[in-house]
Amino acid sequence: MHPDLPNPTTLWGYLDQASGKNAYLGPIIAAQRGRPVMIRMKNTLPNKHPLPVDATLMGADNGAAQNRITVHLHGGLIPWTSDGGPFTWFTPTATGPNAGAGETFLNGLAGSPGVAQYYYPNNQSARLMWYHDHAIGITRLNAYAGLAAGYLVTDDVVNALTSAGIVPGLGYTVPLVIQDKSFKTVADQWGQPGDLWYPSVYQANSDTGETGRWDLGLPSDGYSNLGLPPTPSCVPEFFPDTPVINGEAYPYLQVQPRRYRVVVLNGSQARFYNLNLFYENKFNPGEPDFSRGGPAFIQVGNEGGLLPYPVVYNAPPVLIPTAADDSCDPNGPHSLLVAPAERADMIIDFSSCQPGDRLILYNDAPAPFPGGDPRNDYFTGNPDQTSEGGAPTTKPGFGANSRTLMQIQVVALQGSADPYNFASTLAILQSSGGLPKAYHDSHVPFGETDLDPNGPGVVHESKTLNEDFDSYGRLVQRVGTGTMLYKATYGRNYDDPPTEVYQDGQVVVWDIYNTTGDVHPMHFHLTNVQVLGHTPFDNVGDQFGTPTSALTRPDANYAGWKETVRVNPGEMTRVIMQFSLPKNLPSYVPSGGSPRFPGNAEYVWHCHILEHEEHDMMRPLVIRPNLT
Ligand SMILES: [Cu+2]
Repeated sequence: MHPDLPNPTTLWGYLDQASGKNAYLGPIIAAQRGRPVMIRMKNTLPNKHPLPVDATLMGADNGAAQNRITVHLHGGLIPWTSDGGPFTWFTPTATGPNAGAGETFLNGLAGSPGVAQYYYPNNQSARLMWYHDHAIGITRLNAYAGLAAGYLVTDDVVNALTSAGIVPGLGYTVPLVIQDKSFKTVADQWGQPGDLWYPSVYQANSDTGETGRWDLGLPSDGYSNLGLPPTPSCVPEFFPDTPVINGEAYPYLQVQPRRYRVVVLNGSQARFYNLNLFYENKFNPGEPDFSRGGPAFIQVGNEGGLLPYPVVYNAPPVLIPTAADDSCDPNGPHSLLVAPAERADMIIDFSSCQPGDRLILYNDAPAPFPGGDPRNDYFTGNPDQTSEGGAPTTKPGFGANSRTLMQIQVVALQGSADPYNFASTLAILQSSGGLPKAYHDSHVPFGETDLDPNGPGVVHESKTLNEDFDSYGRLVQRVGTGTMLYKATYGRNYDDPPTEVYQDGQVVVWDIYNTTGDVHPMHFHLTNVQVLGHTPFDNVGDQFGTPTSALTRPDANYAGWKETVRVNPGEMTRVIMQFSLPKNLPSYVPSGGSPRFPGNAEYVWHCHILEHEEHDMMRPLVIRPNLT
């Protein structure tokens, strides 16, 4: 991951057996809309996990194997047995449900232990997706260890934009998968210096005073009291100190003075990024010149495919204003803000740059977002925080640095000049025959019309995001409804009876009330959603909250469709979606329902801060098939 690391970093990952190629974040699957993909995943992992496993989390307990995996295609509209849900995990010896595998592992291959088959219909428009692990109790560790890879869907609409030269082609397309990692400096039972480090101690405020990180409380209703946190313990969030883009720490990217299509995916555990591009400071290499913004970003798509209108960022850069305690307003101002699992498909024109110019991709989002803790904000010359349990000052030219993500080096133009620049690209995209038409063409002919919250039969429900204390007094994030199951909290556990149960084809509006202090990027399996708006609320108590104003429209890059939605603290965010089960499946895709919910298809919805998802910010999503 970096030549200066003392040793190669041990990773887990996906290997393409056809080519034998073994690359971090790969193999990228290049799919076409309407053409299904089937993969067979063979689990050959060793017994011992490269990271500390907390055996008190559901699914990782009772002597559960540490080499459990399942593959979730994030953003795919997938039959439930191929969705890679938390209980579909399998080990190298798996032969069927509850036989070296989870209770809903139905996609094995007869006669081939440890193999799962996944069927992806690819009935969605062009977009960057990714496939990553989702095994219950160790998702956050498996993904951090490297079980994540890209999945790019192309379609006729984007191909036409590319052929016309409006969108740069694959030769000038750069995916930027932004993650963060920390590396061991001393050997321990999990590895040697240079290997990945992941926290395994719950640093409670109450027993470590100034150096603690998280509250420790009495267990909330619904939890028994099991004493103090174990070691290894899960933690409420992890903000590693080193940005890793496309598998490289502090990488550089060479570009010509022309346009590039840059597709950003935030694949981090918990960190949000507020992305700006500055020219490099000539007197302070590696650092931005805040007086000189770089080329603008034209965002044309997100996780749900193309946007209906282009959205411009970095013209000029917008740094986030923070208060003295390092917190910010989640409603802005901000630049291109990407939470974990969010994507941004952009066109950036470098033609105004000169060969030899250098630029810095810069992040200044507080972590956690929006509350902020200066100990998670690493930058050159930052204060020494060792007395508060943080890091020493970062020296110029060295890490840790969570702000200077990447350097861009402009090299000489090769071949003919680009026919379009920033202004002409934006003008074409803004015209009615540009992005509005492309958005229409990629959805409406496929029956994906805008959903109407006032339409007949639409169900309206309240959901809640809650923070509680678990059996060990640790912070736990939970999803609930507007009705309490336990006293004094709306939070429900993932394994409580399902509350999101719908008929195939049902259109549903959810008012999601965030009663916590964090922004939670909520991710929906099976469906994409439309964000109708958001508003503050009050009266969280015995009776559920009341919006205090009319809905505010979401950010401009939330138009169209989404599958990961930031829900701000103290706000209700309203989304609308339709739950439609994939149809016309080949016979090798198991039919029938989930053993956990007989007769019905089982999915989940959850926060994509991986430490939240795992503990316990996830709920079942159960869809009843239509009997014909
Ligand atoms: Cu969360």
